[in-house]
Amino acid sequence: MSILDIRVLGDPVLRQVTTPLSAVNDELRRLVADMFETMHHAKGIGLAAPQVGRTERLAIVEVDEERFVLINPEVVQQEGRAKGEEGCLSIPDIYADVERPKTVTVRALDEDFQPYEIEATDLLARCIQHEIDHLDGKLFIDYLSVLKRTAALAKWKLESGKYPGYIRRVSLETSEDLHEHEHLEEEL
Ligand code: K1U
Ligand code: ZN
Repeated sequence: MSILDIRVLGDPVLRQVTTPLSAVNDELRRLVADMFETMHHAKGIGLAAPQVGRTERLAIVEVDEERFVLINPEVVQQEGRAKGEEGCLSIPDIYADVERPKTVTVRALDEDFQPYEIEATDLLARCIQHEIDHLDGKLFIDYLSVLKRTAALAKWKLESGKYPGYIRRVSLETSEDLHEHEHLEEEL
């Protein structure tokens, strides 16, 4: 397994609409395994293919030790509204409250290309919706008010110099780096 580089805000791949998959093969299984390893290393709870420079309609989610592989996912039902904090591995150190449906039902294919349906609520629902947005070229900052988005982008401008070529090399990040990020967050 490998830890993949994560593309950050500014990389055009994050704005591309992904292409549905028509079959599963060994290369795809390896990609899924690499995405889980990358997500764990980056301390995330989800990851979508465009975040690792791919254009397949594929994402993974792991919340409370429950993990899902979402191939060609579609939201089939949504209920309620809830506000909650979001972050994005492709926009490190930027966090904001986003309002979304509280509960969603999603239809997807698993790693063996078997169809399944999941009804999710709270953080799991939020994370699944965030990942499906990635597959449609959308980012959580798109939901912010002009004022909050401008503030987030101004902060990102200060951070983005750390990621030349819009690449975040997670494999080189140490816990020391992560603490440094936390301090930066407090200072701003
Ligand atoms: O897709 C991604 O960029 C991963 C992202 C998923 C996500 C987190 C929170 C709400 C919605 C979607 C992350 O894993 S960001 C890091 C994280 O673990 C986290 C951040 C804020 C709240 C909870 C978790
Ligand atoms: Zn994200």
